[in-house]
Amino acid sequence: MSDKTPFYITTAISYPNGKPHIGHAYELIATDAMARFQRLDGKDVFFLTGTDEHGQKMQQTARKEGISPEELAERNSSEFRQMGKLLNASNDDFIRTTEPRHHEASRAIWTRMADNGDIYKDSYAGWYSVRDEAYYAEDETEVRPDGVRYGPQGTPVEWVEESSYFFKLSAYQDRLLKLYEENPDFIGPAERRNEIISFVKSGLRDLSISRTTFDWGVKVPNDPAHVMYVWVDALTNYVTATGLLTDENGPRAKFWPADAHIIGKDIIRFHTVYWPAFLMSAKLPLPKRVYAHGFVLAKGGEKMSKSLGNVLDPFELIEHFGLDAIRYYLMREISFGQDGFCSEEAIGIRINADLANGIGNLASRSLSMIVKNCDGQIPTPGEFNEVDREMLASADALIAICRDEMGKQMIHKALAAIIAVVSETDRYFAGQEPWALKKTDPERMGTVLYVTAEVVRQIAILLQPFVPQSSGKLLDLVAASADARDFSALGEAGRLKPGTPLEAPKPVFPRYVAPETTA
Ligand code: ME8
Repeated sequence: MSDKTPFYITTAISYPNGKPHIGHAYELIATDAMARFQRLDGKDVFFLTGTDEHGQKMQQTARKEGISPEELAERNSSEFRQMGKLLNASNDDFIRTTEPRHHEASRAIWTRMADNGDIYKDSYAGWYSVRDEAYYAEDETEVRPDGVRYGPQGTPVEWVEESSYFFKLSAYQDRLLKLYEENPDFIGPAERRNEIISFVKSGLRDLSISRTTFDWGVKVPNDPAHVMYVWVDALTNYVTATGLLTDENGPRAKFWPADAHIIGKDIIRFHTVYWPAFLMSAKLPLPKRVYAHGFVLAKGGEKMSKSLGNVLDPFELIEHFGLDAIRYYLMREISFGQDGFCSEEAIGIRINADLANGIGNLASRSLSMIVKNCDGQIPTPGEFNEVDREMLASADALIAICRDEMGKQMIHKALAAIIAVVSETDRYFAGQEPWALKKTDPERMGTVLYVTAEVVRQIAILLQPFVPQSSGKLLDLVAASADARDFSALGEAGRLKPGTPLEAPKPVFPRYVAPETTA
C-alpha cells in the first residue's frame, strides 16, 4: 500500500454524440495539469475521464445517422480516447457508462437511495431539453419570436408526459444549503456558488429520475420498463470507477470521495445540487470540491458552432501549433473559471512571448554560454551576492505559490507566477552581463551562469504539469536525472551540481511564424 496521500480528480464525462471539440480538450488539459501537479507533488493520484453514453440525445443522434446508439457511442468514444492520447492526458482510467461495472454501480446507488425512502413512483409532465438532458420548470423557459420554447441554456425544450420514478430532492433543500454554508470551498468559483445558493433557496422540486419513452439507458432495478434518467447514471460514474459500490475493499475504494470534479459552468447544477443530494441519500461521502471552468469561445466571443463555421478543432490546432503550445495557451491565457477566447493570432502572440522568447530563449542563451565558456560543465559558483540570492529565492519561492494557486484551480495564476520569474531571470541575466564578465571576471561569470541555469532547472520542473514534453526536454538540457524531476527536487534540495556535463542546447520552443495567407 502506498503511504502517499490519495488524490482523486475527474473531468466531466463527455457525450459521444459527436466528435470532441476544443471545449472538451480544454477541460481535459486543465484537469491533466492538476493531476500531474499533484503527482509531482507526491500524491497518489487517480485521474478519471470518460464518456457519458446513455440518454435521449444519444438515441436521437443515432437514429438520425441511421445507426444504433451502441455504434454511435463506440465510434465517438474512441475519438475521445484518441484525443486524450493526442493531448498527452495522464488519466489513470477511461470510463464508459455502457460498461457492465457502471450498470452495476448505478443499480447499487439507486437501490441505496430507494432503501433510504427517497424514491417514489408517479408520473411526470413538464418541459425537457434533450440537448441539455435536463428538466426545466415552466418559468425557466420562454417562447421566442420563432415560436419555439427554449430553456435557460438557450436549447429548445419539449413537453414530456410519462410514468416516472421521482427522487425526493425537495427533502434535501436545507441539507444542501447547510452543506454550502459549512463548506465554502465546495463550489468554485464564487459566482457559481452564489448562483447555486440562490437556485436552491428559491425552492427545490422532486426530480424525475427515470424515463419510459425510450430504452437507451441503465434499467431501473426491478422495473425494466424504466431506464434511469441519464444524469443519475452519469454522475454515478465518479463512484463506479473507484469500485466503492461493488468492491468496498478494492484497490481504488480509498479514492472516494473525490478531491475535485472539474466541469464546465453549464453543468454546475447537476454536480452541486443533484449529485450531493443523491450521495447523501445513498449515505456516501461527498466530493470535496466542484469547480466550474468557463467556455472557450471563438474569436469575437461567439459560441462555437458548426453552423457559424468557427469550430476550433483540437486535432487541427495541435497539428498547426504543436501540442504544448496549445496546452500552454489554454492554461495561461484563459482565467480558469471565466470564459476565454481562442484564435490563431492570439495563440501565436502568447506562445512566442512566453515560450520562444521567454523561457526558451533564456535557457538557450545561458546554457550555450556554459557549454562554450565553462568546459561544457555546470560551473562552480563563487560566493553568491545579494542579487544572486534574491534571484534564487524567487525561484525557490515558486512552489509555495503554485501549490496554493493550483489548490484553488487558479491554473493561470500559477503559470503567471512562473513566467514572472522567467522575466525576472531575464532582467538578472541582462543586468549581470555574463558575456562582459568573460574577460573581466570569469569566476563571477560562472556564478551568474550557475544561478541562471539553476533557475531554468526549477522553472522546467514546475512547467511539467502544463507542457510535459517540452519541460522534459528543458530538463534534459540541464542534465536533470530522471529521479530528480519531481517537486521534491525543487529549491536547495536539488541544486545543480557543478561539474555536471551539459550538451549544446537544442531549441525547445520554436518561434511561431504564421503561414503566409494566400489570397
Ligand atoms: O455535459 N468550452 O457532456 P458534454 C469549455 N455528459 N468547456 C466546454 C465547452 C466549451 N466550449 N463545451 C462543453 C456533458 N464544455 C455531460 C457531463 S458529467 C457526469 C456528464 C464542457 O460533452 C462541458 O461544460 O456536453 C462539460 O464539462 C464537458 O465539456 C462535457 O460536455
